[in-house]
Amino acid sequence: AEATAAEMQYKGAPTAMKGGKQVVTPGAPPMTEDEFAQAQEIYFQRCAGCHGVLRKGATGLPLTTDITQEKGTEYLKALINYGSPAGMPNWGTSGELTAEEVDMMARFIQHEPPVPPEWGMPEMKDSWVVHVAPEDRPQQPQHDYDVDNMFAVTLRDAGQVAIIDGDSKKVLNYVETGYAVHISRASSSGRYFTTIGRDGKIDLIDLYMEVPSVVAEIKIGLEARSVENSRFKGYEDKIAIAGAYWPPHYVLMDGQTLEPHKIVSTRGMTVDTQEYHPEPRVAAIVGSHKHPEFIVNVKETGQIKLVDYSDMDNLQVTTIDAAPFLHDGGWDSSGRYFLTAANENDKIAVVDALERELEALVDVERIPHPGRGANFVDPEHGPVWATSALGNANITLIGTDPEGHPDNAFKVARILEGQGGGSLFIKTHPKSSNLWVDTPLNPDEEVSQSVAVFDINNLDAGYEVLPIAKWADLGSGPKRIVQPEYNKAGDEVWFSVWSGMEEQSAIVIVDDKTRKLKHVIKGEKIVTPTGKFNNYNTRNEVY
Ligand code: DHE
Repeated sequence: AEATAAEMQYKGAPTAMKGGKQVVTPGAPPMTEDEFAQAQEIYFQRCAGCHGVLRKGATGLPLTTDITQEKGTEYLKALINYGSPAGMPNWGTSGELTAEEVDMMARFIQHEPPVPPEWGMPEMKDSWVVHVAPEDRPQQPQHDYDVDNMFAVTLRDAGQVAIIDGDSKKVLNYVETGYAVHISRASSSGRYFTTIGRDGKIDLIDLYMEVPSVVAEIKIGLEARSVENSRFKGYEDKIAIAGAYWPPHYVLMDGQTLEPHKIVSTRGMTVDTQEYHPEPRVAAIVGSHKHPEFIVNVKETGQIKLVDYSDMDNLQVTTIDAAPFLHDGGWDSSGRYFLTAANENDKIAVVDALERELEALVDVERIPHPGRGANFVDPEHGPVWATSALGNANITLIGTDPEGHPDNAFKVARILEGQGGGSLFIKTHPKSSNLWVDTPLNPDEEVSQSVAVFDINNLDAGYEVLPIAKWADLGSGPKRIVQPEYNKAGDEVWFSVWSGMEEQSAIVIVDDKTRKLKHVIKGEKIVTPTGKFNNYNTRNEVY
């Protein structure tokens, strides 16, 4: 299948990792040390996302030296220069790499891949700082803001998270965090936000403080995307977990101090061909409400791990074989089923968290991307969970009510057509009848700068388009509209208007009932906002 520009752009997001040693490989063309260092950096930024750090292949083909040396420099140069219909971008002709860089990369991949450093308990302990001990933290909020309606907003390229009061829309603090924070999750009590940077740095932010600030931090790896808190009754705020892309592992920590307790490697066999994979990255993690467990997606092997945190010295892990390329996902409205995308396999895996088993693998069209998905009652088909997609305009509704609607339980109940492909996130709220669908990676500017909204009670009527970027009233820039997020009351939807680092960005707040502009948060300090996480909705799985 021909990969869309959106798919490529999404996978090509840069990574921050470097530091591997030069490996001179017999049979490979010569390179200077400088060239090797440069090539290594370009590889991490442009290639590792698809081909893997160790080049064993992920969504892109393997680039091991037996293969690359056989192809030879000229062949590889042409491929890097012109790309391929299978999805390899045309790095040369697009102007992203110079002719010298293309030549350098063609030589580089004929050498053994430099292995990035490991990151184990000593490194984690060295990076671990408790700024305010739990016993020295306030017992009550030291301000009058509603902690439940606070938002953590990623200011991606500023390396910050803005803590925003949802009622007044006032930014309470710009917290310095890891680089390009990917997600923030609220702890079960609602007192903390836990954020994770792309560079593996976690910050624990205490919302009770007069100015919400970091009370503990740790670096759990060199590349990471996911963090979560224990949700099971009796374990509120007790345990935190984070997953890394490199090294491939997850870490169980103290929920109040982030002290690392247990590191578990995810290296292992793939579920389909049962071959060893050296770098299976940890994707989405959610906390089970049914057992003292975290549910951990291991991307390349396709295994979903149910990690029981009640006894870390005798760790019990249930391994569910799903499908490779597990990515993001969320709960159904009952909190029993976790629905998650095996994105390059065009499947949604459904885990029954109560019975600890795979309930279904649902086929969907090209690259589902739910974020956490959206739960609502389809007037015809009953309770459903929905996802949009990167590779096409489909919004796929999957039945989630085996008792009341057994016919469509964990099957596709209905497909809506949205504005187009390049969608990343979709959202609704139990108090709303709106279903919001973004399309930030659609190549058409009109589409990437607006959102579609469906009326859940009249799904056949199609969607209305709201010009969110226009409403933000900014200067030039890509101004991609990304990730709808509701406030606690469910009567406002917040959108990020994501531009370049040197351009103006904004957060646009829409009145959910009237679908009219309510408020714009902008200014010099609102740099490249992406994910927004409402405290109450995030910890109670309201979406
Ligand atoms: Fe994300 C969720 C990984 C690109 C914004 N992203 C996730 C999750 C994973 C992930 C594993 C689920 C975490 C969880 O639930 O525990 N994202 C990746 C990538 O590997 C990828 C493709 C490329 C990369 O190198 O990072 C990628 N993501 C992006 C973006 O380009 C986005 C739009 C901006 C950015 O920060 O880079 C982006 N990802 C987000 C957001 C969420 C997310 C906002 C959480 C959505 C939610 O509502 O929960």
